Amino acid sequence: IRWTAAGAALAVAAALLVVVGPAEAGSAHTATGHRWITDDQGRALVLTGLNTASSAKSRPDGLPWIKEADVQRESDALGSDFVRFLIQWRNVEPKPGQYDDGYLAQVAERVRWYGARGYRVMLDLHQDVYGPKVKGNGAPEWATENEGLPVAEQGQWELKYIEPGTVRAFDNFWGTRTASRDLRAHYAAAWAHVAARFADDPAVLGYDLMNEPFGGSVQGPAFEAGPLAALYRQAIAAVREVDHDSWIFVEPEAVSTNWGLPSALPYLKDPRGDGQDARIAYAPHLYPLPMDLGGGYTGDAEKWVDRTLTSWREQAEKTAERLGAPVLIGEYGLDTTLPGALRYVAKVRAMADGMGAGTAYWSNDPGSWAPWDQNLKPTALLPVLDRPEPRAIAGDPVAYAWDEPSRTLSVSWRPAEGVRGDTEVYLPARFYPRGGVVAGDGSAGAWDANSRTLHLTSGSGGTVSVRITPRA
Ligand code: IDC
Repeated sequence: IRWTAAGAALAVAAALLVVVGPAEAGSAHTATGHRWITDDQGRALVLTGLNTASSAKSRPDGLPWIKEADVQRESDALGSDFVRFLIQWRNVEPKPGQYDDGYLAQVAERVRWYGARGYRVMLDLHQDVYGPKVKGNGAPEWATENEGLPVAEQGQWELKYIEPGTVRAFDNFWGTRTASRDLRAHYAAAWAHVAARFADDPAVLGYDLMNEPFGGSVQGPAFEAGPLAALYRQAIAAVREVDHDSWIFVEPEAVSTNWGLPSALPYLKDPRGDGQDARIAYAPHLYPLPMDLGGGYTGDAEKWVDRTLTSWREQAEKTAERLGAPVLIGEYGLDTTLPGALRYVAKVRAMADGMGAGTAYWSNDPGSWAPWDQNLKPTALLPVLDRPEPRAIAGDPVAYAWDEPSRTLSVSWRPAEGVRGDTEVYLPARFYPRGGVVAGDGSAGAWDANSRTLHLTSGSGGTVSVRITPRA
């Protein structure tokens, strides 16, 4: 039984409120099964957090709006252990071959704010619509060869992707037309510069090579298996020259995969090794089409979204298996004032748990999409995001699920050789005001009331299944 089947079995068991029975383990430590991002004790990590932040795209300094106090507030409010942190190529390499280390120092300072609170950081070299010269963000002006073609403003920002100037800029970037210089070599070298700066930073988990790649006039499998895979191989090689150990996250073509359609991204070899030695992770985004168009989660849109979720999961699992990669949902989110939006967010989280995938909600920018409003007061989304979750699992994870009606967090895993430390679960005060009580095969260890983390200890036998309910 693979992780997915075991997870489905657990979800059914949790729904029926029966004791989670022993199940065969997912193969966290084999090349053929589900892969996990692990910590230095070999524990499987369930990464949960936010994107920070869209504001970095338009600010001249390329930095998100946050101050250190905002990171503290987020940590207190959500218990996040992960952040997808946006950076901009235009700030990394303002002139060809010249890097702004002052910018990276400011990024490093923010990384420290997160690291000091136990977060792991993924640096995301973000772009939407290529770069500012063509009314997008990301690429520096010198690397934008739109050849004078126009880009009209659009109400729906995604429509700028199919404006002539944007398509031309991408075509010249990918080298599918004649470009005046090799922009991909610049891109890979910029990544090498960033990776060299952060290789030894313990808070940096890895690098998301490109946000939502877009192929210009070359789309679909021709793009993903062609120029996109070639750029990834080039960037992976460049990063590995300077950073042997960080995870490298790859995204599929966003058009189509965001909506649950297949990706044709091929296997990407990691120079550090194959199988369990490889550290390539898959970080697709999830935006069902009705929601891209501003819809909520009711009526016909709900049916469409549900169908998308089923397909999205199948496709993501298929691609991840081909890549031998763990999955992290790098973006999902919507205007949470839309009808049904909160139910949708809870559903995505449950789906991610079933897949053993991490999640980064879009985004932390104050407003109607975020868990806080413009005055930084919690929105109705906050309690939906702030829910129990395993953080680190000491072995091969079998399944985990949060069942809100019964206030039960179920976690099962199989102890594995070479894995040290306890399984740790996050138990927020809104559900576990006095901490948790453990039933099943494991027993409660230390309780850190500050981080609201409960340690679970287990013998070294077969599958361990525990259920954690609130302490009376
Ligand atoms: C959106 C921001 C919005 C901004 C737009 C263009 O929320 O304020 O105008 O980008 O920069 C993505 C992108 C992500 C988007 C997000 C929501 O990766 O940058 O942020 N989204 O639209 N893909 C699908 C949705």
